[in-house]
Amino acid sequence: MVSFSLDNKIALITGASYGIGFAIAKGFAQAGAKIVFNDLNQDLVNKGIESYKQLGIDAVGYVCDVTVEEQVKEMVSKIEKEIGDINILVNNAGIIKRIPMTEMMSEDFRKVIDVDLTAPFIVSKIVIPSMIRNGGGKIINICSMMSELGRETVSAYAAAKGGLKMLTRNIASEYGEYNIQCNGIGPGYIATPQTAPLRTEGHPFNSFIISKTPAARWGTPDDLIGPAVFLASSASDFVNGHVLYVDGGILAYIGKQPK
Ligand code: NAP
Ligand code: GCO
Repeated sequence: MVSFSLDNKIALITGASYGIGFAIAKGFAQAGAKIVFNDLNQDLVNKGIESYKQLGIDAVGYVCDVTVEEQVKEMVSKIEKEIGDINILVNNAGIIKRIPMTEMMSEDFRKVIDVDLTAPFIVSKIVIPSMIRNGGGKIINICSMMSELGRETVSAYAAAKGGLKMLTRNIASEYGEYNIQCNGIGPGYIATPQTAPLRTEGHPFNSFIISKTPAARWGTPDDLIGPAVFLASSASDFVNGHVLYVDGGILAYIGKQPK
């Protein structure tokens, strides 16, 4: 019997006070999982806890900068002591800096790589040992259209998300024998604070993305819930190293033909 249930599972979703991470955590809770999340400061964590509570979700939040290995070690150790071992990890926390490459400071490039690529490495390597001890687990890395495509001003982000696709495949390769499945979700253009600057009234990017999306709309964070629950559940136990694009068809489409 194929099961999408997450009953009795503990799920850590990084950077999940709001946005895509919050929506995925909401869906996991609806499927039965215990939700644990982190964010950069207590104010954000408190706001996240309140948002979850308003949905009847008893989420536990921790302050942790996922780029700092010592903070991640401390957070995971606390989770394992206070809640239990992590069965499902979603590496969601991410940033973007939209700067023409020749104008980008190397510090900015490194910061994006640090959050979007090095942090998923750090959190995964700290969580994997308990998954091995427990006979398996699920890791989901939030990739991007930029895991496959480039565009102006997002060189650091595309490099990071392209690397995250390969990190996903490598974790799948290295730990598949321990019944750990590591897959990616590649959202299309989703209406969250991260893309708010692109969706301001009259912004040319708005109509551009609509013309590049067969679904002819921006995605919503809730569009990602079903794919995430699938990849977190036993229904995907033989899916490994795959990036599931949830993009309304962008990657399949050359773009709306001029009339
Ligand atoms: P978002 O609205 O900017 O939220 C990102 C979250 O990550 C925020 O809570 C942020 O905290 C947190 N975060 C950033 N750096 C962190 C760090 N060092 N440690 C811990 N938490 C940190 O982004 P989103 O749109 O929900 O995107 C979530 C993920 O999906 C990202 O990986 C993004 O690259 C990816 N994605 C987004 C889209 C899209 O169209 N929105 C499409 C494809 C992929 P702060 O509030 O403090 O910044
Ligand atoms: C951008 C956008 C995209 C989205 C997403 C697309 O500036 O191009 O922010 O990068 O965030 O990654 O999948």
